Formats: sequence, C-alpha cells, structure tokens
Amino acid sequence: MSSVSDPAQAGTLEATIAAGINIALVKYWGKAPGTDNRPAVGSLSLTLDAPGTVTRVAFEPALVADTFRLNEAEADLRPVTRLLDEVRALAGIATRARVESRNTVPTAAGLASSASGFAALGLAAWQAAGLGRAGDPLDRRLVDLVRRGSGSAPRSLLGGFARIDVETAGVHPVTAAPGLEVSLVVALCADGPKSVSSRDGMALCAETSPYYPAWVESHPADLRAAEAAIGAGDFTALGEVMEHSTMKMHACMLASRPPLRYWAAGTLAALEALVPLRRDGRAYTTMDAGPHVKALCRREDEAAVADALRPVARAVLIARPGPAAHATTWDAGAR
Ligand code: 2P0
Repeated sequence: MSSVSDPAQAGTLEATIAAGINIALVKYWGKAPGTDNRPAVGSLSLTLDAPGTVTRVAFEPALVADTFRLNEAEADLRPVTRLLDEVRALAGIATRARVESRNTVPTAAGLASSASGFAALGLAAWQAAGLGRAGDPLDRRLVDLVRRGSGSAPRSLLGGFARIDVETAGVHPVTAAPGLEVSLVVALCADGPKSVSSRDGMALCAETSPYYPAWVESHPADLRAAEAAIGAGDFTALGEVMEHSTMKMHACMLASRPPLRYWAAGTLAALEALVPLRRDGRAYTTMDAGPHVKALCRREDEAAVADALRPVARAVLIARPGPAAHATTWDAGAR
C-alpha cells in the first residue's frame, strides 16, 4: 500500500549531477578515531573543470532493489546502497533507486575518482529524494553523507579552492585573489589500478610510520600558509607549500612497514622533466595515492608545462579551476 508520506510513491523522482575531480594542494592523509570517516588532518584542494563524474539517480516505485551501472556496466552496489539508505532514512522514503554513472576519471588510479563519484552520487540522491534543490546552501548532512563514502568527496561539492577543517570536518570555499589564475597539468604516469587503497594506506601509516605523528602535528601550519597564499595571490608560496605537504605525506608513507610507495618509474620521469620549470618557479608538483604527477602552474605557463611532460607521460591533461557539483542532463555527458 502506498503511503502519502512517501513522496516517491507519486512517481519517479530523479536528479542528474555533474561533479569534477579535486586535487589536494594540502593533503588529507589519516583518519580520526571512530567510524564516521572523519579526517585526522584538514585539507585544501582545487576542484577541476575536467575530468569528472555525471550521475543520475532515479527513485522508481516499481523497483524491488537498487541498481547501479558505471560506464555502461554493472558495478559494485554496496557503497551506493549504503549512501542511498542514509538518504532514504533522512527523506522518510523506502523507494529503491536506479543509479547510472559516467566517469571520465581513470578509476582507482590515484586521480581521486571516488571524490567526484561520491559528490555526484550524494547530491543527485539528495535532490532526487527532495531533500534539497539546486542553489540551496550546502547542507551539513549532505557533507557528512558524502564524506562517509570518501573523505575527499566534500571538496568536490564545491568549485575552485576548498578547505576541510579538521575540528569540524566541514568544507568551506577559499576565495582566491583575483589575479591568481592557475592551471593543473595532469601527467598520467602509469597504467592500471593502485595496489593499496587510500583507506588501507592511511591505516598502515598511522600504525607503523614513525613520521605519522610529525605529519599530523605539522599539518595545520601548511593549511594556514596555503590559505594565506591563495588569499594574497602568491603563486610561489602556494606552490612551495603544496610541494612540502606532498613530500611530507610521501615520506610518511615510505617510512611505513612494509613501505608504501605509490610512485612508479614514470612518476620520477615526470618530476625530472619538470626540473627546469621548477627551478624557474614556473611549475610545482604534487602526487597522491597513485603514480600520476600534477603540476601547478600559472595559466600562462600551462602549454609549456604540458610540452615538458608529454615526452615522458602516457597522457597529459590541462585542467583549470572548475565549478561546484551542479545539475545537468544525462545526455550532456561528462567532460
Ligand atoms: C587527498 N588522498 O587529500 C589525499 C591525498 C590521497 C592522497 O583523499 O579513505 O579516497 O575514502 O576517505 O577520499 C584519498 O582519499 O579516501 C585522498 P577515503 P579518499 O586528496
């Protein structure tokens, strides 16, 4: 029997959301105790204009179970259903959902596909269930929902620079000085998925790396420096603190037992290729839980940086700051 309190019984309710990947300039690595996937450190990121995820969620009264297709193929339903169950509980509905997702990010290869994926899924489910509409201010319950899927996902709800605070686990926009026009040039440096998930890697570091306490303790100063650099339009200061945060995180990983190394031979080749531009202060590099190299540069240098990387990379992508997660149509496709 249909219930009048269940809005989905009236018919299919659906929403389609596009979300860009984000790259951390000051890294999130480590979790707070507990089961809520709260971070042990804050982070500061840049959401990109491409690539990303487009996800359509349709609550359909006729469905007996949730379905999930990723890039036209059946995919692991469990994380999707977990998130949908939370949305259903908040909205007071029981309707199952058909979820379709198109991902232009090399999945699980250290390019943070989980961030754009959970941001798009979370906001699409949120809007489809009637919990909010396009243009609403960011709801804290939505932030928590997507964070439980992936700690970096709240940052992809916002466009441009975004900061997650360690004290509250809230996410906030960081306003850049008008003259700060940056690009991120992404060099794909190896094929295939990573061998250790971020979740397992963070746990290993926290348990075994003697550098982990120093990583956590020295982190707030980097966040402050990065936010100040963005506000002042100081590209050099931003590049330097990004590089410092990156290398501290990888040093912490390397000192784990067994050592955790996400870099491949191609990673070092890309770093080598950028040495002259780095020496001139035109390109700064960052790497995440994967082999790829992302170079932060001024807009006017993006072509030079891409040219330097092309001979050593499998593919090079020039990205710029992108928009917040937003409504789109399924046919518009992912960029
Ligand atoms: C970041 N990374 O700040 C850091 C830098 C990887 C290295 O956020 O365990 O997939 O799902 O919360 O969001 C990887 O993180 O990790 C990540 P979970 P997630 O971008």
